[in-house]
Amino acid sequence: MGIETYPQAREELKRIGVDPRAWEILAQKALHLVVKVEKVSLPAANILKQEMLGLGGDAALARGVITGEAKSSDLLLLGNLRQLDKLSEKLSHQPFGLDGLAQDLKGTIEQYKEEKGGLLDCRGRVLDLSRRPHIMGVLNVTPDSFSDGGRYLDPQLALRRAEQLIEEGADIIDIGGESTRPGADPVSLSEELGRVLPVVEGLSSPEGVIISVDTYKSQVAQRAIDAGAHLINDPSGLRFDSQMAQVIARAGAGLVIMHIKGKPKDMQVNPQYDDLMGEIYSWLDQGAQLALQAGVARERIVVDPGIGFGKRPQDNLVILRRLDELKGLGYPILIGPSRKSFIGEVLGLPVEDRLEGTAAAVALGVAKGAKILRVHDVKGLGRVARMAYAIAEADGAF
Ligand code: HH2
Repeated sequence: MGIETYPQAREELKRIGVDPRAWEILAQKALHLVVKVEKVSLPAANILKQEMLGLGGDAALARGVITGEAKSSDLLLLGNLRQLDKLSEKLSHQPFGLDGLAQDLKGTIEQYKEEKGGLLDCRGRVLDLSRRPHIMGVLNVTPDSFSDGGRYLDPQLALRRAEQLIEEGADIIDIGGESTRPGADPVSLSEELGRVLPVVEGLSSPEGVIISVDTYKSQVAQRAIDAGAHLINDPSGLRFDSQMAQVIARAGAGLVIMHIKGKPKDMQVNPQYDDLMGEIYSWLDQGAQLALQAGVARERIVVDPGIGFGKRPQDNLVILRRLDELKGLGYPILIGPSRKSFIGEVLGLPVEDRLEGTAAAVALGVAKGAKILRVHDVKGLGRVARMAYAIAEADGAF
């Protein structure tokens, strides 16, 4: 059998009849991780290699580190959860930036244990992502979004739609005032505010439902937070507006850091990757560093590979197949495959006919570790996500 999660490991130890006092330690030993660390300096790489060998694990690094020819190297830490936990303790007092790496490793380990890392705190509204997948319902207040454009421009219609999404089981309502579909033109600040604010102001979300605003503009984020938004879904991953991270940090709001290559206007013009998952991983990691440096707390951050944002159709398929690699970042993963064109490419179907294709992406995304699913069809895809999760987590203990 394959044990992939910490709760699974504990469950299996329990089933075998292991002494409960040993569950914690043995569960940590049962889980093996590969953690990628980029551009490590020569002295730091040498320390990491030695420490990992000393702990009974290993570290893979460039040959030039051994010969002294390389100035830095990307590095894979290879070990079980316990060895990596011990490593992070040892590194916390080390120079060469290793204290920072110790912090990151701690976050990754917590995420794997699904303790603290399972909680998402958005201005005091907390989702426990370790119990079940959560659904972010899409509400675009735009004339031109690729699938629901023009339907909810009237604030009254948008509010009614939000209520419907909540009734259907959405945990988060994601309100967007600017389409980021390929080729879309940016909209002005006043236009976006005029679309988004009436909906945020008018929406009295019940306790437990999170209001999210999909924007890369810090001024929209600030006004939306003032009007009651709890989460900012930034499709630029903090890269288009340098004030965004501070606005979010000050408010204690949640933050989705999404990967995008290029800008919506040109992102689908011949996107190319040498190392698709490596590029997305380090881009999200750097985005998270920007957030942490600005004072955004770790438990407020979510990462998203940005399906369809500067990706070829096959890139989107690979992202879904290899999604679990992003778990190493140590943050909950969100995916937004809903009705997107890669589904149209595979099935040869128009946007209004992509529900089943989206369901497949949701199910496999959940199996690979997605904790939040951004979808238009909340009721049906919420069921798909819950069912996929039940299968992925099944331990035979009913
Ligand atoms: N996709 C879209 C918009 N925002 N946010 C996150 N975090 N992840 C996504 O995959 C994502 C997103 C695009 O979808 P949609 O909102 O339906 O279309 P449009 O951008 O045309 O409004």
